[in-house]
Amino acid sequence: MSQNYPEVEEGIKSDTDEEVKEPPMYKVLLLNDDYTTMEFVVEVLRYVFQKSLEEATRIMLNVHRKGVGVCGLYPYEIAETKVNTVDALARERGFPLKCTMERE
Ligand code: TYC
Repeated sequence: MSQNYPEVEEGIKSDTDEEVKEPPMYKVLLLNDDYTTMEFVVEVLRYVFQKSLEEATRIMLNVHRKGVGVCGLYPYEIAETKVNTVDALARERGFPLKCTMERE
């Protein structure tokens, strides 16, 4: 990532010698519901958010118990793509699973 975007690397100065800011980060949140299966949520966390089976299970159970949980922290466009992918997969499988994003 920083290979392609050296200007966002911490500590590197721009041409004008001003410090360049990191991009704002967005939390991707998963919401609980009564109909989506635990298996599907774990599948989504593994496939879309690259979590291990253990981590995916932990996040899913946390959302199940608390109502909402963080799947990860990403720059705006990556977060948006993940939210859209979760929406599309859930719709395809007929689950009401909801995923949103929120600025850190
Ligand atoms: N509450 C769901 C059930 O008992 C499981 C679930 C977990 C659904 C997390 C959505 O984001 C979610 N089948």
